[in-house]
Amino acid sequence: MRILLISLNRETEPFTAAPLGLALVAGALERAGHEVRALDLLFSGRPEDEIREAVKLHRPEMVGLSLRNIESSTEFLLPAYRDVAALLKEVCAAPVVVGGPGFSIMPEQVLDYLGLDFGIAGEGEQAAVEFARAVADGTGPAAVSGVCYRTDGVISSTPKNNIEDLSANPAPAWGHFPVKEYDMVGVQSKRGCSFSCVYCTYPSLEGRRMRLIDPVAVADGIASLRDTHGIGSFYFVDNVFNNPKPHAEEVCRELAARGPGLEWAALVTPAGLDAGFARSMRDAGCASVEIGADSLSARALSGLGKPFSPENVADAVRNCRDAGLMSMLFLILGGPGEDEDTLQETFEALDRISPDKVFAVAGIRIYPGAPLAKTAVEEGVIGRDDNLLMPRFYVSEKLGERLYDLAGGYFRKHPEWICYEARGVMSGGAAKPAASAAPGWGRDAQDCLDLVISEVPRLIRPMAKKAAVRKAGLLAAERGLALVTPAEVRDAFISETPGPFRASMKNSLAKFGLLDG
Ligand code: B12
Ligand code: SF4
Repeated sequence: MRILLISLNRETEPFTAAPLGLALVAGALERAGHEVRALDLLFSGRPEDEIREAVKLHRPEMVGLSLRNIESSTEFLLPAYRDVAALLKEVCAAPVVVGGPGFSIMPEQVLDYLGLDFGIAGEGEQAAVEFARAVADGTGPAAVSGVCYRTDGVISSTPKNNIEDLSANPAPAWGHFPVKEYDMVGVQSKRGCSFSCVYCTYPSLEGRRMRLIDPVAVADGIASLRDTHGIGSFYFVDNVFNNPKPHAEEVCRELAARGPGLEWAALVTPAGLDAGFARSMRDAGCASVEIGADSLSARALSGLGKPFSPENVADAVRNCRDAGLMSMLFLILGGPGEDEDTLQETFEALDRISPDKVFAVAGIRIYPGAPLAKTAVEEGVIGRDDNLLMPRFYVSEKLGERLYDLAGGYFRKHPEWICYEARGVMSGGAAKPAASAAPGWGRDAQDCLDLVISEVPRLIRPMAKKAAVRKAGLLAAERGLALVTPAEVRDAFISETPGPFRASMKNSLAKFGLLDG
């Protein structure tokens, strides 16, 4: 059967992410004998025209849409996807099935919103093949696992079925995607999360039981991306890379044995991130450790359902630093029980442990099924019948709006760190904020930026570039300049490079003649 797969994601922040889930679905459909074409709208200048062209050329008998994000930090994204769904209905008679993590969080609500008739919640490798078979045989979708379908206006669904042996999964069919164009290619060493943090959707997306992938197969897959596609930067999309730790250690050992040219980042829990494990990650090519800390107050951690202490977080940051690894701390402020004292504890601890990077969110998006949704109903933040498709946010009743003042006050003193206010997102069609009259960029400043960024590890380049561009613009404005010059670029790189890495940044600047002495 001819199948057209479309990745809807157009988000470029904080990085552009390769559509790993859709590439796996493409691999499974090909293995089942289907003729697959794929279109990634991320790189599309004219999405509507490209969809029309792809339908005309490929004449699909089934279309699969991958929906990764419902919202970004600033925008509710579903209206744009609804337009794509409507366009497909107009130009193509084939059944359209939607899947992906954004869909799977709240399948029935999203299917209804998009006006589509079929969706697959959860893992797609087997379910997409079952769905294609049902389309080819003309049997109804009811026998497909994890399917959501609409009959006579009523949406029904069947139970999800997680894949037992992930090591036997077909490899992602990266040949269908411009894999070198993404900032980072996702790789996976397991699915599932056994923890129960109150706000989190991951255990419901991937299940609570961990399904581990053979470390040899994980390392071989990564090395083959390097050797066949020339890809050197990877992101472990595991919910928690270092749980269970023995498996992660084995993955690190296997990666270290595959030689140089592999650079990666991963989301980790601070629990058990000891000095030995930090060194294993470094030896395996890790360039950035993204620590899911959430808070540095024991009381706030307990309110979020976290199974570790502030001391564990401080140890993890120190161990990463001692091993020469860059660490980024993820924080979630304003959870159940958070008050001025717990916030203050977190801010004081941050000053003490001084992580290289901090990415904080003030306020928490409430997702259906997460324990936080129940708390939010009990505290009257949302109504019992709120279906939560439109983003709603939780803030501890002890803080309310104060949260944003306190977080804003602290993070203004740390412009090198990022804090987002999660309190609302724009809906499609809403006016974008007007661009401020920022200074422009001279050719020499642009060349200087390109030169210096080439010295930064590839994996963190997108983020480093954004930080340097923002800071150079601010400096030029402060200095009353109409154009950013190489001096602002130089100063921006110095100020935005985390402390332990500043000396090597200064060496690079000196090498390019941008720093005297
Ligand atoms: C790793 C990760 C990241 C990494 C990405 C690194 C990378 N290079 O990919 C980082 C930290 C950078 C990140 C950033 C963001 N992320 Co993120 N991320 C994840 C995470 C943990 C895993 C995603 C993943 O790759 N899974 C592995 C693949 C194999 O699974 P999959 O994509 O789900 O695909 C399977 C199925 O969904 C299905 N499927 C997929 N497509 C299709 C299509 C069809 C037709 C079918 C039938 C099936 C199907 O089959 C696949 C194989 O089984 C998920 C949570 C989770 N556990 O799913 C959140 C998640 C996807 N992220 C989310 C969000 C919001 C974001 C950000 C917008 C956050 C922000 N405000 O900045 C950004 C956007 C980044 C971008 N450019 O798009 C949300 C999306 C839903 C939502 N609320 O909108 C999730 C679900 C987390 C959540 N809040 O619940 N993310
Ligand atoms: S926040 Fe991390 S550790 Fe907690 S449940 Fe979610 S994925 Fe698991």
